[in-house]
Amino acid sequence: MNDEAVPGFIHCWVTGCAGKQQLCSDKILTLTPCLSPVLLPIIDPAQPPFRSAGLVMDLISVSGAQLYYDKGFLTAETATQLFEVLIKKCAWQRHRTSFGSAVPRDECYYGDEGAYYRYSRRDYRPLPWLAELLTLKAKIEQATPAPAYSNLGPPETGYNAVLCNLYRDGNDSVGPHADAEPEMGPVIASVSLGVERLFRLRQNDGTLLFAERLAHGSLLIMAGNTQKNCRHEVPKEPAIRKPRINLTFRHIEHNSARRSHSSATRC
Ligand SMILES: O=C(O)CCC(=O)C(=O)O
Repeated sequence: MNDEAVPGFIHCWVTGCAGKQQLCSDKILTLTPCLSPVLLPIIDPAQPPFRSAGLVMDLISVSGAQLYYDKGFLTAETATQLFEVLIKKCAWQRHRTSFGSAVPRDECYYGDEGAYYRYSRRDYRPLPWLAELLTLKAKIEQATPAPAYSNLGPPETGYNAVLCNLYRDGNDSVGPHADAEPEMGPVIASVSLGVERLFRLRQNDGTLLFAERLAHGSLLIMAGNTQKNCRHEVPKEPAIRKPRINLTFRHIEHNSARRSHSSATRC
């Protein structure tokens, strides 16, 4: 075990497998037998790290989209700790588009073994989960409102992959696109860490539906027909000098009866 102390975190041992952690009120209990050391936030009972636990997220009423936003999903302290761990620990890579230019952000992709997909002529093959991402996934599943899940089909299915984006500064961005690959479930849960960046959602005809500077530690859930009817983007903001991490949890399913069509190329 690595004994290096990280302020604000405790060392725990967990199994390397998904789904082997248990949540007990605000505490994260980690099951043995243990294979690898991970860092989990120290839980302060006076200040639960996930404010949403047990609360229902509000639906933001916009036509053609189903959105839920919790600005304070993680406390600022927890969000900062997570940001600092993930910026070091994630396998960030700057990929190239099929046209040879650099994608304007760093990416990495974690998930269950079968959760691969193809997007914009690039294959996304998941790396094995980081424990911190699994812990966060469990809390997001707990916070995801039941109506958001309803069109994933019974039984309620959680997320099985996360695409991590690192915007090193305001010159990094993601262009207007929909996350609507045939293998992708319609519920996308997006956690923001670091500097606030503008997030815009427009109907396919260009009508602006939602624009928000996504807060440090916030959770935005897009569900229903959002990906079918709309495109979202994080535009460049050259004046911003600080980094932001975005984690979009998804559900990838092959051979699903559910089929949708990708409407845009993301770059
Ligand atoms: O950074 C964000 O908030 C959005 C990321 C995104 O659109 C994506 O990963 O598909």
